[in-house]
Amino acid sequence: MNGSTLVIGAGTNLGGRRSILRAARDLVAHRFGVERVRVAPVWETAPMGPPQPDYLNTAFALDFDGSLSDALDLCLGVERSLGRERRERWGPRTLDLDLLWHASMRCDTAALSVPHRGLRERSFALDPLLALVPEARDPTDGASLAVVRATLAPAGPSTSLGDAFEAAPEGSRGGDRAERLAAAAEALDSAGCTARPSEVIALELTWPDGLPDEERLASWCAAVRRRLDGQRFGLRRVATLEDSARRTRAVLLGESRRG
Ligand code: A4P
Ligand code: MG
Repeated sequence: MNGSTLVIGAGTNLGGRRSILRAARDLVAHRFGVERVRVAPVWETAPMGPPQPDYLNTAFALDFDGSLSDALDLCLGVERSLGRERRERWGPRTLDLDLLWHASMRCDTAALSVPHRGLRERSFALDPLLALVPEARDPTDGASLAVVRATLAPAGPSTSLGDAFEAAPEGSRGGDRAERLAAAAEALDSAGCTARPSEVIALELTWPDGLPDEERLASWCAAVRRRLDGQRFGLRRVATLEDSARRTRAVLLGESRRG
C-alpha cells in the first residue's frame, strides 16, 4: 500500500459472473490508465437486499491521485459498458463498482461517500478490501478495519472461491454455460490478449426453443467470428451479460486492427 492506493469493490450477480469480473478488471486498468491492478480473491456471497441470485464479490486496488468524483465517473462508465441497468435499489446487477476506500483521500457529500457508507457493516466489501490492504483504517475515526471486521456477526453463507477469478470454466459438459460461451469466444482470437480494451461491441443472439447447448455454442462462436472478421477486431475479453433460454447477450472488448 502507498498514499495513492484506491480500492474499488466489485459485485455481480447476473450473467457469466467471472467473465464480467475479468472484463471489469481490464476496463478499470485501461480507463484509469494504470499498468497494474491488484485483484482480491473472490467470495460467493448471499445477497443483501431483495431476493436475487448470489453475488460474486471481489475488489481491485490501483494507484490513483485524481479526484474521487473523477474515479466515480470512471467506475460508472465501466458499469455502463458492462450492461449495468439501474432499476431498484439493491437489485440484481451485472456489475456494481463501489469506491470502498482510499489511502489518503476521503469524501462525504450527498453524491459520494469514501470510505463507502456501508463498508463497516458489509463483510462482502471488507473481506476483499482487507485481502488487498490488511492494515487499512477508517480515516473518520482511525479504527482498524480488520478489528471492525472481526466484530461483525458471520455473514450468511459466504464462500471464499480464492483464485476462481482466473480459473478456467469447467469442461464442455456441466459448469456454467454463460462462462463457457465467454471462454470459447475468447479462444477464437489467440493473438487478442495483446489488444487494448478500448472498444466495446455489443452482441445479442436469440435462440429457438430447445436448442442443444452444443449447437448454441457452435452458432455463438460462428457469430463472434463474423463480427471479429467483419470489423477487423482484436479481441481481448468477452463478458456474458445474460444467457437465458431465448437469448445470449455479451460484450466484446478489444480494438480495431488497422492497416
Ligand atoms: N455513491 C455514494 N458513495 C459511493 C461510493 N463510495 N461508491 C453514490 C460508489 N457510489 C457511491 O449507487 C447509487 C449512487 O451511490 C451512485 O450513483 C453514487 O452517486 P448505485 O450503484 O447506482 O445504486 P445501488 O448500488 O443499487 O445502491 P447502493 O446503495 O449504492 O447499493 P450498494 O451499496 O452498491 O449495494 N449483496 C451482496 N452479497 N454483494 C453485493 O455486492 N451489492 C448491493 C448493492 C446489494 N446487495 C449485495 C451487493
Ligand atoms: Mg453501488
